[in-house]
Amino acid sequence: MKRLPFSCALIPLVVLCLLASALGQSPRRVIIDTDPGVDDAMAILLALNSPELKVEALTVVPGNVDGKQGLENALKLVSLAGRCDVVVAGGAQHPLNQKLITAQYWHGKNGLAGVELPATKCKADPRFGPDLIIELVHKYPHEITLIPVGPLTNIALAVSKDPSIVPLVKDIVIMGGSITGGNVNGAAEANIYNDPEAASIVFNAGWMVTMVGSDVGERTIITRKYLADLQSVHGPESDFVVQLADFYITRSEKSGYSGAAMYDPLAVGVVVDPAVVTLKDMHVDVETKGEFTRGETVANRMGSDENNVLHGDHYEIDGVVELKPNARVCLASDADRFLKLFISRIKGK
Ligand SMILES: [Ca+2]
Repeated sequence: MKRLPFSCALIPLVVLCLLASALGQSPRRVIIDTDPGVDDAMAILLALNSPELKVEALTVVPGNVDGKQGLENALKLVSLAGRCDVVVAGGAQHPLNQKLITAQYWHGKNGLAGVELPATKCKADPRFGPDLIIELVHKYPHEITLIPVGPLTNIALAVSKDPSIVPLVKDIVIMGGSITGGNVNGAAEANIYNDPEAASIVFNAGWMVTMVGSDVGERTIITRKYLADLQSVHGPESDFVVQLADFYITRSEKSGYSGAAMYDPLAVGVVVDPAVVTLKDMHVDVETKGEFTRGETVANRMGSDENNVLHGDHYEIDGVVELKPNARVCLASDADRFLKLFISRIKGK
């Protein structure tokens, strides 16, 4: 019998590459930094099934679950997708300057809606996530798009250790922050709240951060209508996403919503199809102190601050100080366009 020229495990990758070349462009190299997580799992499966992307690595950060559980979940996800070729590495085990806050309350006891996936066939890479990010950015200068969809601890560690990666990164698209109130409390979104110091480092690193905030994710919801479409054709990945989405939608319905926010998948969606969102350049600061606002992304929509100058016993406004934008802030999404993309990529897989 003739030997196949490559292992069967590589066939899905080859098919994806062929699809991408048929589209007339080589796929974008991405690293997904993740705390999986129900919506992380959906984001990862979207990325792995999108020919526009070549997932170079998953790096795991603690957030929704601790680092150990997150690594196990990430390995089970790539195994489910038959993609042991994707490097999966652990990273930081705690935020830079505060205790870890995990979110089994929202994501189920194992972070994956309590669904027990088969044991992974894939192995963790021994490299430390932030070091792997540094290595891959230097290996593929100006080609890597970072997609952090958890707290920004690993990215902050990478840019702090080697700031030279900043101009070599093609793009950084984060799920995090909000310009219209938080989802943890009145001010803060969870990924920023869970490591505000790391977020501050990332926003001030010198690159333009594309910010896909919770406020836009909450207007991009998967409802039972889309779930029914996903259920119409079966496969191991789509059946799993149906279980996740059902758990997630049920959870959201109890809170009075008609569906579940596609936070992390939307960030991947923006890289696959930038037309799913509307962006505006702004200067964004991360509040690391405030009594009520620690972890808030404070976005300046005017591009300037008043310049207040002391005159005797009072200040007078003396024009404005222009601010350089550091973020492309997502203002709105075409939710139906994104959800159709998501469903079409997962359906029947
Ligand atoms: Ca996440």
